[in-house]
Amino acid sequence: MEIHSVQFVKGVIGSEGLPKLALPVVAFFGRSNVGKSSVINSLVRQKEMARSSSSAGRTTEINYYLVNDGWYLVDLPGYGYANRPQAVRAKLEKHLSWYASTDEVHFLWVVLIVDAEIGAKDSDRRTFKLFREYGRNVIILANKADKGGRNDMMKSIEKLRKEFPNCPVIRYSAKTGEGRIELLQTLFAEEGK
Ligand SMILES: Nc1nc2c(ncn2[C@@H]2O[C@H](COP(=O)(O)OP(=O)(O)OP(=O)(O)O)[C@@H](O)[C@H]2O)c(=O)[nH]1
Ligand SMILES: [Mg+2]
Repeated sequence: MEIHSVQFVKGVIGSEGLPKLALPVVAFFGRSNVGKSSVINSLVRQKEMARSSSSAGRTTEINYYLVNDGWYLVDLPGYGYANRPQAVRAKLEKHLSWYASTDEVHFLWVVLIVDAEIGAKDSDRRTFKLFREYGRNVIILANKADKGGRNDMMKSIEKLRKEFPNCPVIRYSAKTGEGRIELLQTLFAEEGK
């Protein structure tokens, strides 16, 4: 599977605004600043398609990108960004929970991105539980694998494999492109389950 074409479709704010065309979705969840937008850019090999930023809280809408005219890549706002006012954070997290659980979206995969060095946090575990409740196919993507020492990184990935034994765990770097082929193969090997 290669990516031949990609175009921005729309940013969804409320629960009414999903794209009319119901195509399979690969959605990227994760804590704020973990690199969701960067992973999408690295996957489609376009530097600035999904807006990424060194300051957390960059993505504020549920952004839909149409790929190969056949499926959507969805870039989500991050959860757990401490500097947002509590009310804004609560609203955003409610919106994310709605999106993760709605039957209006046909999820091929949800990709839960964690920081390869830090591993999964409680907010990630809560999100994972929600995916499981709704029967989503989950990939754990350990991003920023270019950072940190080799041994620590290996231990950290091993820990993720133990913690999420039933999911593919992929070591990834949006910066170097490590893991890109493995992610594409995993996304399309089984067309979900
Ligand atoms: N070293 C390294 N830095 C990365 C990698 N991926 C992302 N970053 C950096 O991490 C920061 C956040 O990246 P974003 O892609 O904006 O993160 P996000 O998860 O979309 O953030 P929000 O939209 O705020 O939730 C940026 O400074 C990126 O350059 C990676 O694989 N390696
Ligand atoms: Mg983002």
